[in-house]
Amino acid sequence: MKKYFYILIIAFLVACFSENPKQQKQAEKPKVEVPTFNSDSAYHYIQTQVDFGPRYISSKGWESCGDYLFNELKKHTPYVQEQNTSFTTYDGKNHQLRNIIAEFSPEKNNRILLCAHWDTRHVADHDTVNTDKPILGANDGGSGVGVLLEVARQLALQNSNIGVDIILFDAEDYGQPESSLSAPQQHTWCIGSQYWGNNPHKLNYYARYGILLDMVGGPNAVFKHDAVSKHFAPNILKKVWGIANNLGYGQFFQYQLTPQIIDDHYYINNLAHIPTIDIIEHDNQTLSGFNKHWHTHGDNMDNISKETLQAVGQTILEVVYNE
Ligand code: AHN
Ligand code: ZN
Repeated sequence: MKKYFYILIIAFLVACFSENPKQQKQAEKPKVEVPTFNSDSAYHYIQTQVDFGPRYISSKGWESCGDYLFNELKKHTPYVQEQNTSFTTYDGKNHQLRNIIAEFSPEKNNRILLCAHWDTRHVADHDTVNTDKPILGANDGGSGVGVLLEVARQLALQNSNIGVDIILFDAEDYGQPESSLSAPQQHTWCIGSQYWGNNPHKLNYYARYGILLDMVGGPNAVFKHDAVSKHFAPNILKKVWGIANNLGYGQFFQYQLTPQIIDDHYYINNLAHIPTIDIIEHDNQTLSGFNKHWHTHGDNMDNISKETLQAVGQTILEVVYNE
């Protein structure tokens, strides 16, 4: 009888000190407060960039906008730097590169990378008129940067657990036009990310993964899985699309595979070996697969949607604050 009594006591003690796996899981992952993305603010950040006029490399608008972006990021973190180098474009012209890099909690080893290109196209080579004139690039250039400036503003208001690096790449969009008379050249797009991929801003720089935002402001935009993202970072696609769909943004974030896109993420994956996805609009109706205003004068503020900015921005905040 006494024996059973002791067994009971021991069983009771074991039950008390062993943790319930369900409770343990909950204790590990407390529900985090995710800030609300302000799409009015993101819209304003795009408007401000567009107000500088076209921002193709070495132009007046580019010069002023670069200073603005640096100073704006500086309001949200003290750790802002610029990468500069000279380079030559497909047309034999020399330029100075300006990659703008903002670090949040640089002391943390656990980090992610968020990026977009900030320069705009020097020609409207997909338009039918004024094809030799530069575009405003509200969506192509402006939108990714606008969302990231708003993310930066939120990061300054409320710390995330994970360290975040925001990189605004220069010289993404000065690639050789199809109509160019010179012989086809390789790697004329994405000069800023190529430079950074070969010369990261920190020795042995490491981020767990990267997210590139490109043309994230078009009305009724649909984002799909491009083959480069799918090849290098399938689990990041899964994570981001899963979060977007959980938030109710399934109409924007769709599960379909599209051909590979040579964008900044291509070079981040290949040169820096950081698994990086591209959130970029895909349009079934156009030959290019991009938004119908792509590289035309129609890429202006009339074709920027706060609903799309909200879907993308809230998804990014949800990803960042849940890490
Ligand atoms: C090419 O057309 C080679 N890449 C598209 C990347 C891009 C251009 N994103 C914005 N503008
Ligand atoms: Zn472009």
